[in-house]
Amino acid sequence: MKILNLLSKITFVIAVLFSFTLSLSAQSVDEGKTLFNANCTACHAINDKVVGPALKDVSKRREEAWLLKWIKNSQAMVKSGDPIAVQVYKENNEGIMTSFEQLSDVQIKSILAYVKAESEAPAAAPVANATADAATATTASNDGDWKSMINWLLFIIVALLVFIITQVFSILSRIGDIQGKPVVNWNQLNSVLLIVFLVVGMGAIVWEFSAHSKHTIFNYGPASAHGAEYDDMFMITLVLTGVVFVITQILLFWYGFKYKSDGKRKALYYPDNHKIELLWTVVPAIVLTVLVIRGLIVWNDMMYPKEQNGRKIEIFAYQFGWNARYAGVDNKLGAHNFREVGVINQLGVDTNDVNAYDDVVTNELHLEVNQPVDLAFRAKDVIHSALMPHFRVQMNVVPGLPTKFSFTPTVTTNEMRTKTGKPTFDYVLLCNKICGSAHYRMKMKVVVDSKEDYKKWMSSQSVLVANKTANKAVALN
Ligand code: HEC
Ligand SMILES: [Cu+2]
Repeated sequence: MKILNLLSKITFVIAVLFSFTLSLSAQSVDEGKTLFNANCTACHAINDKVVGPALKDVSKRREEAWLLKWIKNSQAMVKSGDPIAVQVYKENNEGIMTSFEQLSDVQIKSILAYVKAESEAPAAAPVANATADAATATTASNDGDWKSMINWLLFIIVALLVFIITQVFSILSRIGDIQGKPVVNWNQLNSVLLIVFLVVGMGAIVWEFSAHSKHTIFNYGPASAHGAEYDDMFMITLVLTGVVFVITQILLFWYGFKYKSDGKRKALYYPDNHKIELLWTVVPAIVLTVLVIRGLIVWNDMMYPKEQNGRKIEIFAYQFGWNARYAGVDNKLGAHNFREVGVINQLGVDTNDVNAYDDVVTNELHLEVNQPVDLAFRAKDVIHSALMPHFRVQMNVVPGLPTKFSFTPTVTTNEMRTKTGKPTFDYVLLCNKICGSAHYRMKMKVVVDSKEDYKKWMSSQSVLVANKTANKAVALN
């Protein structure tokens, strides 16, 4: 009896301990996720190499003490000659990881707990699927190998051909020298090559348009109120310059062919003609003025909207990612203060500003359909550029220089999925300035919601300065 009693007590204690550790780790995984997203995703992913290596199973290959030291200051470890640190540093082309001295041991442990949880997560995926994926992955990479081999072969063949042709011509010209009479009529040859170039080049343009224009985003129309106007201007400019391009190129190459030197004809001296000069100055000037004025009207609509009721959102750019900050119910963005930049408050939102209390920071941009938005842009480090191609908008994001524009999204993500026939379609906000090594992956998902969905999503987000939000009501009254 005694033993049974003891056993049950032990089980109870173990159960309590177990549930305690469970809830502890669950909590820290959540915190770890927040910290990881705020500090590490610029350079790391769990399963992929980004700037730094994939962090999957990092706790298995390194000691915890080593990881704590590394994350706080990896360069110090490399400099002190720690063999593993030096190896990791070398293996990653001596990329420099930011120091995180401001992270506490507990915070780093939470991050590692999150990384561990994520490392184990995909194992739950159906095995059959995984093997099938693996199989397609290997065939795909085999295909890739073949393609790159064929490309190299083509390259070598072309290089050899160029070499042989130049050799043949140099021999021919030597023979000409010896005979005292050129074997090749260079003028004749070059003038024919001009026409060949013209025909091949124009053919390539036609092919390019017919083969690839079906892949451009112009095929399913703009997703913003001003988008149709923008597309109109784009098409008019493209057609006008296209016509001029075709005419001038044909004239250029045809004249080169027709008036090749035959040794007999003398060039006509034709200094100027006022009528022609006037024509080709005034006509383009008028055309350009019309185009620019029309563009200015659209530009002014976006920079200085007539109605000031747009929803205020701040777009924050850093190497290498984006955040969106929503102004909350008061539709006023709180101020920011660089002194408050921290591991959680990456944007340095001024937590003492009443207007900041209800601000919400996310790394996904949600917009409500048919609701005007005023976007304000801020950069942390270098110049970025926010491009949202489906909405036909783009704006530079410059440190210390606020920029902005307003627009109205008109097509929800779901509608666009039907329109494009792609069930996984998502709008994006991309960086359009080469801003550093991971520039290519600096993008943020953009979701256009219906009114209801937007409300639902917004209410699921937590405000930045949670403990002060209650005071806000008082402050506002
Ligand atoms: C600016 C880019 C950058 C940021 C931000 C960054 N890292 Fe790194 N990290 C690297 C690079 C690059 C390496 C490879 C080692 C080197 O070159 O120094 C690395 C290596 C590591 C390693 C060692 C991996 C291994 O295989 O041993 C760990 C662990 C790690 N980082 C964790 C983190 C965590 C956690 C954060 C967020 C708190 C973070 N890193 C943020 C760039 C970064
Ligand atoms: Cu960028």
